[in-house]
Amino acid sequence: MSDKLSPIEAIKTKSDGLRGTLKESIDLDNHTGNVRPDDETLVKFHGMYVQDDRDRRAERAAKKLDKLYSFMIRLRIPGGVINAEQWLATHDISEEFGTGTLKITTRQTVQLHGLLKHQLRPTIQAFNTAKLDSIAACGDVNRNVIVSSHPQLSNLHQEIYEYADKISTLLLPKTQSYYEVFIDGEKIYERSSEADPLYEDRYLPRKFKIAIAIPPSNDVDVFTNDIGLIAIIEDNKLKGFNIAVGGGLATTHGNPNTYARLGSIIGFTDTEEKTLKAVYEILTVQRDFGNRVDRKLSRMKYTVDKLTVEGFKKELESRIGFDLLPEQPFTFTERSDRFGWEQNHEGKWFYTLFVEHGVVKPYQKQFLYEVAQLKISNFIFSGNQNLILGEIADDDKAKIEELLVRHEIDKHDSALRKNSMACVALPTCPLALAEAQRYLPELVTKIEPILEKYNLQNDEISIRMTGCPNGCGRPYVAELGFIGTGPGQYNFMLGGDRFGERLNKLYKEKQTEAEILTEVDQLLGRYTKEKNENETFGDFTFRKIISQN
Ligand code: SRM
Ligand code: SF4
Repeated sequence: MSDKLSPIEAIKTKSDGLRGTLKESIDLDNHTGNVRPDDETLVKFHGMYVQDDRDRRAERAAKKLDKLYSFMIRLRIPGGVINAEQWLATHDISEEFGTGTLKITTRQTVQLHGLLKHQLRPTIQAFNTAKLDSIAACGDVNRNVIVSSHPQLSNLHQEIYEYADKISTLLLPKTQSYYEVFIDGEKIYERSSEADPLYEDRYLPRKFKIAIAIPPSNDVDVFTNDIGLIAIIEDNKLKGFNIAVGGGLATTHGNPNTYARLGSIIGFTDTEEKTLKAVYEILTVQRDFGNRVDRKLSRMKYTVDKLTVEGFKKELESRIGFDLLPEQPFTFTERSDRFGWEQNHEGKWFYTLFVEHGVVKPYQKQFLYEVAQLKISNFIFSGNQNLILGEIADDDKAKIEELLVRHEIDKHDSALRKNSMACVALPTCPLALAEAQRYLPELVTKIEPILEKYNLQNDEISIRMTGCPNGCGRPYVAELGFIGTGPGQYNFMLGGDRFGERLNKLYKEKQTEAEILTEVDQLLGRYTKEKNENETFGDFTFRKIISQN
């Protein structure tokens, strides 16, 4: 293979701090709704993606029209917490500039779709007024840092949640181009203040993701991240973090060199200073050793395997100047969100709303708007694409209960549905091979009678679907995983465990809906008859099927 750098590398180094020709693309190119080709790469670093409505491609092509370009904007919300004013602003912005959709992502933030090029600046400016930004929400940099939700359930959760914010800030690119291009317009920032010892001018070889899990919950799928921090708590005190490196999920159909990988724990840090130093230097190892030739092989999981886990750890320790301590014991026993009402140690209330695949439906949007107008709660996005209304005083709970009833929010959903996740896929994702968030609700409706037949309607089996093998809905760590291979066809993955600690494996290739339903019926039937006491579906299929092959 040639060792010529990927063309993206030159776009980054020549970009003048991620500015490229973005101003010209936005201000001068009125003939197209797109930005210039190199700017398509750069705009991602500012949290925006160029997209088009794939449902309308054929119709527009027939009329010899250009694609109907628009932008998706993804916010950076470390730990996924915003206040009521910020929710109101996000709501209003989505109504004024986007298609009105609000999509909660698998990484505790929210996306707006369908923004036109001339709306980018007013949108970013409106978010900025609400103290929200989209800096580094995409691109070859550290992305939104996620942390187990229900963070306020104990004082420790609050302390751990603050790490997400500190890590996110520590790893932000130093360039001020986001402000220059999208907010301040004419103001030109002094380049000398932008020296970036972490990212230099080449940034990372590829996207980078960090999650913090608070056992017993692994609601963030900590091992699927480039860095996974697992909080170790003893006697109600935070002792430090186990550090896992090299998680990542994407594969490419037909490319055997690509694979999903769970992070490997390399040790433990017992102070904030050491944890932040280790996290920072892990990025520098990836910056210096990551593959900049083939972007299919450039995530840190491949760097860890290239150096070996021990080799990676050695390199890291030489950079941080201390040895990592031995891994500390921990146990995960849950991954689902805790739907409905919960109260914390201070008597504050939390209400977890089920938002199927993060798509906030119009009636939910109206409910949430009215909740936000009361200014009695904050809004917490979960890594499972749901929303928690948090920090509600005892006296205020009834006001939200009244809105829940009025908007008919508290509907009954099966345990399978509540544990389902799907990526966006069609019509906006350019990489989708099959449907996901528009189709999984329908598939679940067809699986529900099968569950009832076997009396499994309360079993919290996880089901996840994506429109391609990139894994945005983390299907590789589901008990029932479906990965799109083409229109109406999915690779059926089995054998993942319930808490995200074991990858599933390919069970059947390119399955149609009819084939999926027949398989699911047979598998659930066998599970009912042959499972061991308390054995989960994922463990059962691993023991009986996947480990036998
Ligand atoms: Fe993702 C690309 C949506 C979480 C792995 N992802 C995309 C793009 C931007 C398509 C593109 O490149 O043009 C999708 C935009 C769709 C749309 O129309 O909005 C997209 N990814 C999403 C979201 C919105 C899915 C969702 O329904 O929630 C998630 C946004 C998270 C966030 O807020 O930052 C999302 N993406 C993930 C995850 C899960 C996670 O991080 O926990 C993964 C797998 C974990 C991992 O990174 O290994 C994931 N997305 C990818 C990849 C494959 C990366 C790789 O290692 O090769 C791509 C394609 C790429 O980067 O080239 C991708
Ligand atoms: Fe798009 Fe594929 Fe990600 Fe789904 S998994 S959002 S289809 S890139």
